[in-house]
Amino acid sequence: MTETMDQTPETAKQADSFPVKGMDAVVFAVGNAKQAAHFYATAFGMKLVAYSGPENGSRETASYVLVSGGARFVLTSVIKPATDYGRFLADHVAEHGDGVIDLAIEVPDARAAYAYAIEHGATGLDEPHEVKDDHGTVVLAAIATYGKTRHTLVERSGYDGPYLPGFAPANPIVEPPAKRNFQAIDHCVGNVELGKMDEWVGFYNKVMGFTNMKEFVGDDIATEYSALMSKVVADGTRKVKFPLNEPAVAKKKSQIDEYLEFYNGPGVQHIALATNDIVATVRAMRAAGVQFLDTPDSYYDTLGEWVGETRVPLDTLRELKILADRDEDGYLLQIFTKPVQDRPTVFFEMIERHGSLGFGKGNFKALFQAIEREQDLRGNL
Ligand code: TYF
Ligand code: FE
Repeated sequence: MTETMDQTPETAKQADSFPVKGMDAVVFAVGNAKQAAHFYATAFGMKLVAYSGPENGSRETASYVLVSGGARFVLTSVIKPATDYGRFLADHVAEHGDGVIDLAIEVPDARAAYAYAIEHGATGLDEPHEVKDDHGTVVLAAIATYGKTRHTLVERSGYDGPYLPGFAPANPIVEPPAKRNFQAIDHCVGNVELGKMDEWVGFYNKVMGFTNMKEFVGDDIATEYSALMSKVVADGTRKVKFPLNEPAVAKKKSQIDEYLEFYNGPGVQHIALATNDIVATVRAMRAAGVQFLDTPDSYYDTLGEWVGETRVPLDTLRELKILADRDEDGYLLQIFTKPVQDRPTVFFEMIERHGSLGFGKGNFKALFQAIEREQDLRGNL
């Protein structure tokens, strides 16, 4: 698949009007942040670096900040709702289960980013404001996106603390692995309702000046096997990539419908994490109890013919159920976890890129069949 940006002069100009530095954090609202933090430390190999809770003045919520290279997750739980935010967290967990409330984006100028977004039709959730402590000042603002998800715009150049003002440095929960399992957030995928994908693509085009990447799943493929449609938007530098899925009207109940039913609406479906050694990553995560989707042997019987040589021997891909895809720019290796909570909602992808800027289009059939086998086991197909 080709994977270049639709860089007309017009969109190039727009990309400059909403500069981003990258993903700042993925913020999860969960029922038990203490235990979720333990899971991301022991199963994903992330390192706890900051904490906010009753011990340091936050009586309403507890938040754990874990990192793996440049990837940052924040796990938040409400302890005793007292403000609108506490009640929002409690309601969010009751309604959606554990899920993502914020895809926070680091920007060089939060006031300018917010002003641009509002001017282009965004709903403001938090006006630009400064927060400060001994480590310096951060400027925060937030806009709404699909479902109850938000994008906090984070300007942190005037700050050198462990996460945000109000957070205290924390010691690791367990000794992090000598070699980290992943080093960055590659992309964050949203599921939206039937017929809404193009509206949300348009939202990112207008509000953030993001442009469409060439890879997409259209009507034709959707009805044949995928049961979903998908398009990808990205900032001008492609540091922030947001695929958007909607269910397709197919013979079977779409995996996106299953998500929308159990999440009770649109939300973040999966977070892809970039690794430079997917074999070591998958071995370590499997050993720690992370469950990945299965891939039938027949996939590997024909893989060599079309993917050709990769860094990893075919037998190792087969052993670990890692998928591979190639396009004119290069290849990628990827694998998907099963949902990481009891609801069939949020899951993760591990991805090792070698030139390819795609999302594994060649694997969509095998991948969606694997997802549907799981869906069937849950009685939701
Ligand atoms: O992010 C992507 O587009 C790929 C493929 O339900 C994908 O990871 C798309 C939809 C989906 C699972 C994976
Ligand atoms: Fe993905």
